[in-house]
Amino acid sequence: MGHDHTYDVPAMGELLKDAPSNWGRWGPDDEVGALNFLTSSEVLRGVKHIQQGKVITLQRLIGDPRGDPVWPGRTPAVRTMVMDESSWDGDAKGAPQFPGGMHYSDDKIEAFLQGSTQYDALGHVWYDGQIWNGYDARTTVGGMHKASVEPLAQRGIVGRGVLLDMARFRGKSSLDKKETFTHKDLEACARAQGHTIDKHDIVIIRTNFLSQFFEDQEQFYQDFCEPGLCYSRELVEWFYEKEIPNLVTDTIANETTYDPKTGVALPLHCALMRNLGVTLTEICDLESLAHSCATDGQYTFLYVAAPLKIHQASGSPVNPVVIK
Ligand code: UVW
Repeated sequence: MGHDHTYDVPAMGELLKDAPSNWGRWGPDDEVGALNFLTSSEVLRGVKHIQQGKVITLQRLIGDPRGDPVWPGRTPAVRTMVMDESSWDGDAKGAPQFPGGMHYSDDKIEAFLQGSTQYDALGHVWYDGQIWNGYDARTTVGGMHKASVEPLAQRGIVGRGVLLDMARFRGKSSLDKKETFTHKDLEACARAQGHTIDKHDIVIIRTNFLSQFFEDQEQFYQDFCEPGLCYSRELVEWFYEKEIPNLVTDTIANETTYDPKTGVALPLHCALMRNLGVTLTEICDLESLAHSCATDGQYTFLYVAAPLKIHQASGSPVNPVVIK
């Protein structure tokens, strides 16, 4: 994937020079970053928002018959049937015969770990030869020897979640390509919804942009630029000061793809994930949650997510759960 620029694009290191950093804050061996903010009292704060016993899951279907939206250059998961009733058709198939006559189904999946609803490991994105916490980018070679998804999965993610329904706030069924918003818009959205965004909240943003993938895939990937948060020093400082542990969105890459001011691709991945240790969660399906929140007016809840423990992986599929 490329992008035509008619102006000079600054290097990431130049754009983010002197930007806030959490490197070293949790020691030289840390691999979970801002998830350190999710202490047991944050779990209990989240639990206080369980008022109805309503459970909503946020994973998008893998292997959707209509297609799976993925980052350009990635391909959707392919699931292949290995064993099914046809394995026992005829005599010559060599399928295992079990005493009693049991048959079974088996299947396998070949998938990008970032190709569906997913947690990014903190080492997933970097610049200038260093990943989260200052580890050498060469630690990614052949496997994520540092800041892989493993420690995130080991820890689990539990806290108070807040849904910011930006599409609804802007009176649209979905946000448009390249449409941007800032932390101030998130706060205005929260105010309109009747709550605040508090320190250590898990911030969940709905754009419903991926509905456009299901309307017209060719158009969706043409001049690809997702809507989303856009870079400013103030926005990064807001995340830093609010100590946000986890940013969750229903877009493929959590932020507008190209910063409209400079043309830099995914600067917030670098400013938030690499520098602040904010965990990113992408490609969620927030439609049931948004419908529920609009109906009952409750936009704050317990959020629980358990990415898979995959050795040295840069990410993991996940099915986050909201409990209201
Ligand atoms: C990239 O890695 C480019 O994006 P994502 O965070 O969506 O996986």
